[in-house]
Amino acid sequence: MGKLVLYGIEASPPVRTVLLTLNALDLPYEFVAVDLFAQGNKSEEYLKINPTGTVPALLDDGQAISDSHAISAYLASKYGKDDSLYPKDLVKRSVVDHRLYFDAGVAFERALRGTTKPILFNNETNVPQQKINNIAEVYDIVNKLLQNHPYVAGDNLTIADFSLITSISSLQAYLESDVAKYPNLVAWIKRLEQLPYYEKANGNGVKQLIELIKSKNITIVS
Ligand code: GSF
Repeated sequence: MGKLVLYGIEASPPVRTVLLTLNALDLPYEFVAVDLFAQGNKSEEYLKINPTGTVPALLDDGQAISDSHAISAYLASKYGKDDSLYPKDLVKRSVVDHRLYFDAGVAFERALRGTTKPILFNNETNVPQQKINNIAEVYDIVNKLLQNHPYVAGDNLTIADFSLITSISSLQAYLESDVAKYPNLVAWIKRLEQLPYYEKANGNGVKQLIELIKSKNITIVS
């Protein structure tokens, strides 16, 4: 068992993905705060850990791993008592990878970060309607992925659930998931909220992020 050090802040959705994975695997870890608002993620020291200058990053006995999707896959593969969180079977793994990439490229980067970064880092207060449409599209797609299964990659909880729940729970700041339109999605969110470590790993940070976004008094403009 290597010494695990996680760099980031609780408000950050991808950091919370790793917190969910660490808790699911019952792994001890040290949490080192990186102040994004003070550009702590652009310091020479941090860029040595993660040259892309984003949080989260993880040190495992000094070995740096970056990107929440890669970190979760690493932790589940190395420390999982079985492969349920990240299956070894190549077909099952490809389904989990599909959902991870959907989160990385669409749910997090395009819908969440694309809307949030201008507000929190460039003091934008107007949110174009198109960005809300992007969010509704993510809800619709994940709702479809959950049509016949309780989890996003099938019948078992995987790290893909940990990636998508941190993005989707944070997106509620802009658009509430309407249970009439997205019944499977709303049921899935409630299912994950039952995880014993959900509040500690994601719930608290979501509240922080949503309060921060609400404090900016944004206006949706068509
Ligand atoms: C995204 C990390 C990221 O953008 C991952 O780890 O999954 N694909 C990567 N993190 C943001 C913070 S966040 O919560 O939006 C970040 O580090 N932003 C700092 C910056 O300078 O943009």
